[in-house]
Formats: sequence, structure tokens, C-alpha cells
Amino acid sequence: MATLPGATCTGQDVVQRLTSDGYVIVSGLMSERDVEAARGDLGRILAATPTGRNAFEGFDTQRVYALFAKTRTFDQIAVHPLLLDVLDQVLGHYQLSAPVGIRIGPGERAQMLHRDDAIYPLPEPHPPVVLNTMWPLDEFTEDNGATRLVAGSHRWEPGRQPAPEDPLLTATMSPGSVMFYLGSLWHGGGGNRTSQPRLGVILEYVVGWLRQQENHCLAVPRDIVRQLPERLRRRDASAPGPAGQRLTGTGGRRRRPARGQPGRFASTADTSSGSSGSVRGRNRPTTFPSGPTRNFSKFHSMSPASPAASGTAVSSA
Ligand SMILES: O=C(O)CCC(=O)C(=O)O
Repeated sequence: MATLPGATCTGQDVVQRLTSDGYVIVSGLMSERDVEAARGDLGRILAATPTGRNAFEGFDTQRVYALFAKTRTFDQIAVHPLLLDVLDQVLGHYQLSAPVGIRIGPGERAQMLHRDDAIYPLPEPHPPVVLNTMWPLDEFTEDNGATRLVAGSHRWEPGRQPAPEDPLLTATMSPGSVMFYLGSLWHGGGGNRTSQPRLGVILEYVVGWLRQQENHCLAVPRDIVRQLPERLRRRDASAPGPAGQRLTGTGGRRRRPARGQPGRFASTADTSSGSSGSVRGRNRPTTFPSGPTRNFSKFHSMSPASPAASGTAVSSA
């Protein structure tokens, strides 16, 4: 997979690739020492972490939720300047949504393909509301469960589901790198056909006007919040809740976009003629669909009849 070098690439380079492909891998953003520290600390936490409760979480997969309550090894990564630059451009006004350590155990089946932003009941198409990052702490390979994705699927017309003929890419990458991917990109964890687990961490961000997947005010105790880098615990004027604690707010001098403005990222949906909602292109006010009730759950956002969605009969590219 083509990779951008973290030492020299700019936020704009990353955003260009996100716009065209929906994902991009950047190498060398975490030092070997930081990777080792993170692996070690997560290993300690994983020793007391149960496996998943359903097929989506993975019955042979462990997930470390409330990550910032449990380890300090991702504090700097979560506010890496390149990441914040990209977030500024893609989401504009954002917050940390779901930081999760994911260890896919040997024998785990491929996760169903899904879109991270499908949990929000927004009419499609809409401007980007979720940006995710996957930080591998093990070598991600074809065999051990590297994340799979359908390049360009963030540009699909509303309602389109992955089909067997859609080429699935496997995000093979090394520890120290990161994969950025838009919340509207179809993807999922791979199956693990090896005897070793595959460890990675997702740091998922969402626009400030949507609810985080994890409630950090509850998940991260106040005394730990005090230890976080200023940028990570920034109190934001629009933060919900009385405590006003919030992980990652707007950057630097940036202010929230004017009403109806999603940020500076060009919408990938400008050409669609969606009928039930009216979010087309950027700077459109959000309205909710008037048509038949839709099931917006991430867990139900893919057709069970689709072989691609169930992770079978799909070739790797
Ligand atoms: O573990 C992975 O590679 C991806 C997991 C994922 O997409 C998710 O759980 O939402």
C-alpha cells in the first residue's frame, strides 16, 4: 500500500488522499520506544480484559475501552500536530469520540464491514462527521487481522452496500505508522489466521455537535484528566455537561464553523441528488430524513445477505 512519510508529509497531503481514497497510511509517527511502551502497558491492561460480547466486537477479540483512564501511552499521539492539522481540515470542530485498544486473537473471524459514521442518524450524503485513526502496535499482515477496507467507498451513493466484486484492500502496515480513514469508508477488522494476536489502537474523532461514542466525562476520572496534556483536556465552550471536561477541542485559534458549516473539508457528496434529506455538499444545514424509518445502527448498517458484509467470499487485493 502506498504510504506517506510522516517526517515530510503535510496535513494537506493527508487530506488529499482522504478525499480521493477515503484512507491513507502515514509511516513513522510513533517511535519504536513509544510503540514498545504502549504495547507493554496495553499488555498489562489486556491481562484483565474480557473478549467481545458479540460478533461485531469479536468473540476472540479484546477491546480496551476508556483508554485514557488506563494508560498514558497515547496522550501525545492523540494530539500529534499532523493529526490535529488533518482534523482541523476535515472536521473543523471536533472531539475525541472512541479511543479503543483492539487485540484480535488467533482464530478470530473477519469483522463485518461497516462505516463508523453509520451510528449517527444523518441523511446521506453528508459532509464528514467522523475521522478515525488506526495505530498498529504489531505488524499488520494479510493473515493476522489487518484492517480491511474498500477504497473509495466513502464516495458511494447513499444505500450502496459492499458486494463481492468490490475489491477489498488489506491495510498491511508496521508499528509506528497510522492509518487515517473517514467515518464513511467501509472497513472492518480482518480475520486472524495466525497463532499470535494482532494489537492496534483506534483513536476516533467526531465533530463537536455530535455525541461521542464514549462519554469521557464518566470514563476518565477527574484526577487523571488533570494529568492530560492541556490540548487533550481542553475545556471547550460548546462542551456538553456541567463538568466541561472534554478530550480534545478545537485547535489553536480555530473557532467553530458558522452554523451549518461542517469545516473546511470538501464534501465528497456534492453530486448526489439525495431526496429524503437536504444535506448536499458543504455548508448545507442538516435536516433529518422524512422518508421511511432507517436503521442507523453500526451493527445493522450492512446487509447480512451481502457476502462482503459478512466477511466471506471476498478476495484480498
Ligand atoms: O480492528 C480493526 O482493524 C478495525 C476495527 C473496527 O473497525 C471497529 O471495531 O469499528
